[in-house]
Amino acid sequence: MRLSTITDETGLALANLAARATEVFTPTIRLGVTGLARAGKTVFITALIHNLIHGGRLPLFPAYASGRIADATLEPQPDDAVPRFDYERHVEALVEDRLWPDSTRQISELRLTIMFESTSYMARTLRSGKIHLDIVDYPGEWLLDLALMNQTFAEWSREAIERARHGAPGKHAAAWLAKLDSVDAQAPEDETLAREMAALFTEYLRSCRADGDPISTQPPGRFLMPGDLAGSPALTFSPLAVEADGPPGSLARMMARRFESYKAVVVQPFFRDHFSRLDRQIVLVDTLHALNSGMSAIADLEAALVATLSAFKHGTANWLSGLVLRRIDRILFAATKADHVHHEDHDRLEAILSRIVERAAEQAAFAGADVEVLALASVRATREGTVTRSGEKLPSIIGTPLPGETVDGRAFDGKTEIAMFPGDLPDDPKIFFDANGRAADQTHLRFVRFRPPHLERTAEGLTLSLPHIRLDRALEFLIGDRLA
Ligand SMILES: Nc1nc2c(ncn2[C@@H]2O[C@H](COP(=O)(O)OP(=O)(O)OP(=O)(O)O)[C@@H](O)[C@H]2O)c(=O)[nH]1
Ligand SMILES: [Mg+2]
Repeated sequence: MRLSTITDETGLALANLAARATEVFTPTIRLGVTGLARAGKTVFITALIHNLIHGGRLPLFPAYASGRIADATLEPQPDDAVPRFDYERHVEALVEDRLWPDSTRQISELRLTIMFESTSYMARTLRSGKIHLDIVDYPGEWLLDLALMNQTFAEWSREAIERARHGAPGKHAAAWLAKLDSVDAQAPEDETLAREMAALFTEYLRSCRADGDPISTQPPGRFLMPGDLAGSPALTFSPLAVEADGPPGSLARMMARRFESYKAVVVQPFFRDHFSRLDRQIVLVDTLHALNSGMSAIADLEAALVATLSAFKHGTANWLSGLVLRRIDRILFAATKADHVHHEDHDRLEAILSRIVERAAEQAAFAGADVEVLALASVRATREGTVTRSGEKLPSIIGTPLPGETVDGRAFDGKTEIAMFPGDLPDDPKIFFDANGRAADQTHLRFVRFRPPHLERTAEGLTLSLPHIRLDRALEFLIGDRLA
């Protein structure tokens, strides 16, 4: 992916200059929260803000734990054209109703302003002790579009058709593939046919998604989450079995043109506006889900990470990029939902994600930022205990399964708490990759989705903050140095 070459460098540079100028007064950290669908972005953003403004327990975030953060408040965001992140609604759902947020359907943004006291006398005298943290949330599906940027219509079509015919999700593709077989790509363009094909292709993508495997979801991301572009021509196309774009006026040419429009008017502006200006980045990876889904899910995850990492590689140096383009100097890879396994397994979870990230970074020829890997739970939905099985004491987790979840054939109603032994992760992460370096099929773990935790109330009726695992470590890595 050549993000720095596809963006309009001059426009971008000016935008950055303007952004920098307003920051002379208050420095800003633009934090990218990246992750595939259901990776845990919305929950992470909500929990991070909640803990900072609601007095969370953050011992591993020294600026906060030592009392140097005087205040953290939500302020008007910088971009007027982007909806505000609905923090209040997400917190209410999590804390009052014990419900997780719905899948995100639209981009949104939030600005948190932190007032702090610097540790050094000089800094206290020279700087305001105030910093903005800007965060953007978006549907995870959109991230997959990165992969389209360096594909032609014919290449993308070939891949999509191959996958539909032979890949695991193929069973949903019959209606669309049948239509594909019946059309002549070289015939004159036809709007009704284009809409019909786009609808069948979208239906196929939707049914793969409904199958519950977001990792193997494929682009174009807006077909599933159109945002405000539903029904526009840039979203009305479908792969076609073609070698090239076809003669002028043909169906193939029309579809190829729309594919290019999709890249130009949808994908490129999104990444330019929201990704090219990032200072820090956290990449959330539902590693446990991938491990449980087996080899192809790990391979898909790796491919998605390669595409993501190549996008954030700093572009070829030129005088402009050297001068004003931002450079992400810290990237944190986080294995999310770590509360699904006992803490004794967290090191192993980190080791497995490190291995996946390392391979992805190598393939993307990515270097140049500080990288850390962490297992975390933005909202901790479980406690720990032990269960005894055949006289053996096993480390277990305790939580309330979501309504409809089943364990050993028993269905739950969302009110009953259970203790379970989720299984152990292997000591050696290599076991997930066979001798050819391919991820091997390994599914040992038992997973249940739990309800968000029940929070005690104080005598005054206030709830405690949302519990988490290592959210404070993540904060320290991502912004700690800027509060020194
Ligand atoms: N137990 C537990 N579950 C979590 C945690 N974070 C996320 N989840 C689960 O993962 C699901 C997805 O989390 P979201 O934050 O909505 O994921 P997202 O990345 O915003 O997903 P999209 O909006 O679809 O892109 C939630 O509905 C929860 O079931 C966590 O820290 N602990
Ligand atoms: Mg979301």
